Amino acid sequence: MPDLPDPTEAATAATATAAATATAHPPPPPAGPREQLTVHDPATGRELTTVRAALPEDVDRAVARAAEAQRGWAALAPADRARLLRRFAGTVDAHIEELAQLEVREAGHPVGNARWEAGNVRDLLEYAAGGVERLTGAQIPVAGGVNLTFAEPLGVVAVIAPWNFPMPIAAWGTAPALAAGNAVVLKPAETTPLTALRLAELALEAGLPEGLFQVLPGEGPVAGTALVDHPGVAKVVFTGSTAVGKQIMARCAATVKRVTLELGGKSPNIVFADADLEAAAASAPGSFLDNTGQDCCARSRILVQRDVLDRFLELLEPAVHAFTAGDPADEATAMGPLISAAQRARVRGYVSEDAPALIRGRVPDGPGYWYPATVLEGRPGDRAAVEEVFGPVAVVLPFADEDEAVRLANDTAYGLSGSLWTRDGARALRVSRAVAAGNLSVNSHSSVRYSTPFGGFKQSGLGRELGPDALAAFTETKNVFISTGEQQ
Ligand code: TXE
Repeated sequence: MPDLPDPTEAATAATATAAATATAHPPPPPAGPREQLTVHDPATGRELTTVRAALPEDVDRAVARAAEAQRGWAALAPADRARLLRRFAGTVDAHIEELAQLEVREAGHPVGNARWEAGNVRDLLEYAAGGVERLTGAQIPVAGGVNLTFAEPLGVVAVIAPWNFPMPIAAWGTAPALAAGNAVVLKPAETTPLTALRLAELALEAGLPEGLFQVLPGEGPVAGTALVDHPGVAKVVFTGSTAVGKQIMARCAATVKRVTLELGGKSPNIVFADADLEAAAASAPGSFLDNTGQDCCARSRILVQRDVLDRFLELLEPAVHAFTAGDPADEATAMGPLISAAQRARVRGYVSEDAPALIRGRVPDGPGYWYPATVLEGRPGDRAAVEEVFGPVAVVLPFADEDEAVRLANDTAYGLSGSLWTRDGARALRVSRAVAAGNLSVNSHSSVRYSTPFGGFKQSGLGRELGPDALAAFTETKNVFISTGEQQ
């Protein structure tokens, strides 16, 4: 396992505002902004390191530097911007193992998953680089002249990232924003700043201009709010809780900032009686236990057609037990700890003592923020059946027929993703169209690919990330009419 980055170097490389420098500060006062953030290993609870927390004045400096860097970046030939982003993908590729090990330590992700996450950052940078030279405008036929459209960059983009997938989600906003000619100031979550700081170093190593991609660790209500309110920031990309997303959207209205929101979900996994039940049960654990359930796409409501409920549960139980929880650095581990003691307390709050679990997994004894895989008998209206638990907890709800399945699936304020299992092709299409969610999978739980659009219906968010239109979300369309002097 590599050493943790020297936070002093990280700060110089990442921000040059010294916002992330780790120094021995006295404990912060009880009220007011924290001066430093402590990073813990969630598998052991041990302190890993501290980084300095950015204050509003650090945000001001970072935005000013970003604006300056953006002007030069937008003026570069598109082929040169693309080349630099490909080199950034290259430096990430050369450090996949190091980034993965950092993610294991600060976020508790099983190492195999963490490698996939680092690879996703590389892939997305390459994909975005491929879009730079294809970001074209249009020529629209009009009378009296020539009409052209241009895809102009927005300027400085703020990316506010969560702790559940600190690396990929940071890149989902950053890579297309840079490719479209913008600068990025990224605020990682308080608990997981280390991989983001390392990515900023790798960007500089690849030759990206100073100031173009800056990472400012800091508290949401302090550095996050300062970014959201900053008049020099043109767009905010936020992934996190619905409550904070709503606040951010309201604050963005003050300066009519563009905003993309990804706010989680309560996704259904619909199993019809005609499905391949063995396959559905074998893959169900991964769909709500992956990342210890701290996944916005977690299929945490398992809707099963009543005729096959008993058989499905019989098959599900051994599959849940086979999803082993343990040391995230161990290659055989499928499930790590929760991110923090606070998150564990929150998850516990959803599992009532008097509602016995249908299935309960095992977790290691001892320190660390462990919580066992838990499958509950759900009743519509239960908190655990309607709210995002963000832990390894699923509820099972029976349904009678297709209409009831769709009604239950849509009985939520969220609409991010969902799965359905059936051998009937027409039903697969009918139900996919009827479920109000941004990302549906048939006979699969896969939701996220860098080349396909991702985002939510209803209160799961606003806008789309990834996919062929990702760069366009970081541009403003400008229309230019050039008169040719003819009669109009
Ligand atoms: O999220 P927050 P929390 C859900 C999930 C989880 C719950 C709480 O259900 O249990 O939210 O998690 C920054 N202005 N998701 O409290 O607070 C914060 O610093 C600007 C779902 O950790 O929303 C961090 O960088 N920024 C989700 C980011 O917002 C602010 C992923 C997310 O933190 C801010 C994470 C403010 N006022 C949690 N307040 C998903 N969509 O997958 C906080 N932040």
